[in-house]
Amino acid sequence: MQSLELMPRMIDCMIEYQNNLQTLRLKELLYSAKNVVFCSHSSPDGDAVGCLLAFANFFDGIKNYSFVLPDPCPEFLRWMPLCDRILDSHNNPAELNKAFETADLLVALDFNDPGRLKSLSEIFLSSNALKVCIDHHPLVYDKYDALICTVNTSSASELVYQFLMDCSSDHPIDKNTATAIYTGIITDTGSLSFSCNHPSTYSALVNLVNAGVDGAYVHTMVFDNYPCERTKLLGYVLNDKLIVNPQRHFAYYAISLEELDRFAYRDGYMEGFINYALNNRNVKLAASFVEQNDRVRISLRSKGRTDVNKLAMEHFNGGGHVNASGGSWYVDTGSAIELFLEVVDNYICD
Ligand SMILES: [Mn+2]
Repeated sequence: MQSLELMPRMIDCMIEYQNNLQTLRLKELLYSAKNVVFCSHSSPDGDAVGCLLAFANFFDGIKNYSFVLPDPCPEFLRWMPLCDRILDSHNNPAELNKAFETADLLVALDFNDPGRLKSLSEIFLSSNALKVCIDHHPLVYDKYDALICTVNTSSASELVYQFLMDCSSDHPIDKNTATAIYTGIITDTGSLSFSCNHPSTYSALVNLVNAGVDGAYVHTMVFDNYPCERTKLLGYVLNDKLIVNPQRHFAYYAISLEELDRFAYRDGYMEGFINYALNNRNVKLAASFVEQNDRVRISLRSKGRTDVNKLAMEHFNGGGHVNASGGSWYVDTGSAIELFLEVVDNYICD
């Protein structure tokens, strides 16, 4: 009789085998398409922009593709090579619509749920173009003509790396492409502090550094380049707003629009703040509640088996990964926190 211990490995193999077929299909679709639109999710992070710019740089001068985001690229990523090629719905609505209208292939990167395209989800779903996806979030939508989706890969950028390696026989990954992928991997793993338990991530990084990536430069541009208002806002949140409850293993903070205004808040400023809440001893789950014009944005992080994807899905209209997820709340911050305090104990695990 077959040993049960062999089962997970076999499943891994099956997934890899399926991915090989999907990779071939994706390659075929990409190379035969005329007008391709690569898109990534709203509130873009380093992985979203990294995936887009990996393709932009890899095919630069070879194919004339379009790269789109629902929101502008955050300031801390604007140094990335070919960042000015990205169209967003705030700054380039006409060009962006034209790109969708003429597209015969749409490529979803770092998301599979079209809802994450926010203002662009309708134009994406109603398009007759073929649709493919490269992502590392739990699958909630699978109507793609080719799909490479895993949940245990560090980042979508790592999946893009594997895909481009498969495409690289006649055209190697250059320094700028490598820099985009490297930025996606280090931002989505908090500089290799989570979601990076697999050797494949490190093999990828070795090859990217060999392709010319300057790791110290990327680190400086991403993590040592903040406007001082952002640093002061961090100080304020940690000193005046953070509530830590080690007995119940959680920490959280909430911040209002008025407080954000005081620190000249810009999109992306609070990226990474939540890790300081999770850093505390005996804290297994951290939450941040950030007031916005039409809703409260909730970010959730956890350690180990404490599942914040489930918490976000069951209570906060969202989802993501086991240890990093987010959602939205359409009433006031007070009631969001009230609900959080009511249910949080059910999600804390050893
Ligand atoms: Mn990602």
